[in-house]
Amino acid sequence: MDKDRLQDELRIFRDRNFLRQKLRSSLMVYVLLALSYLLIVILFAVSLSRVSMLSSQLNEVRNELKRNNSSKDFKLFPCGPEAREWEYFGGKCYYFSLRQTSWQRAKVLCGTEHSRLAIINSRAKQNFIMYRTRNQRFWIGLSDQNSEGVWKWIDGSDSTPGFTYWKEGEPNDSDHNEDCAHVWTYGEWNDVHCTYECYYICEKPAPP
Ligand code: MAN
Ligand code: CA
Repeated sequence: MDKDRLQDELRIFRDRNFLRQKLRSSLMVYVLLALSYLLIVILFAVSLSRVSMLSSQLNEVRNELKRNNSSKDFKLFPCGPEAREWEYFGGKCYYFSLRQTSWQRAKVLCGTEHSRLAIINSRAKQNFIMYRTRNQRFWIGLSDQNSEGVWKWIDGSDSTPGFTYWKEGEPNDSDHNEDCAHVWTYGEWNDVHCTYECYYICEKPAPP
């Protein structure tokens, strides 16, 4: 009888011990799992921050390169490296239109491009413009619309005391109806009626 009890108790003790050991080993597994999970999370966070740091450094280098290139481009093309239609001359940018229109409309069109019809106030500018216009007719910013015979540039300045390049016999106010000026053959100036349609030259200061 006593022996039986002893054996029973021994079995119970063994079972308990077994359970405790099993519990301890599975706890170890969980702890190890949790630790490796934590390690993975930390590694992931570290590599994420490294990647974002590297990409921001790369962006900085790229921007610096772009800045250098665009400043180089601006030295070569002061009127904007992407604006092929604007040409640089003597601190200004010039647009030689591809469409023909009236003087008034040309004035408006230059305005929409933050420019105005060209003012020719020097032989150098005249040379540049006549080379570029190749005997075609182009409106310039010169008219006597306000007072017949008083030719004024579009900035309000009087043309007579300054540089002029009228064709011989011009301005002749043909039919008493010629109040706007254009460059003509050999770049010489002629007055013509303002609704005449020809090309036009816009001018604006080169960006700083
Ligand atoms: C001729 C000349 C010019 C005038 C034009 C008008 O060429 O008389 O002065 O402006 O005709 O078409
Ligand atoms: Ca004329």
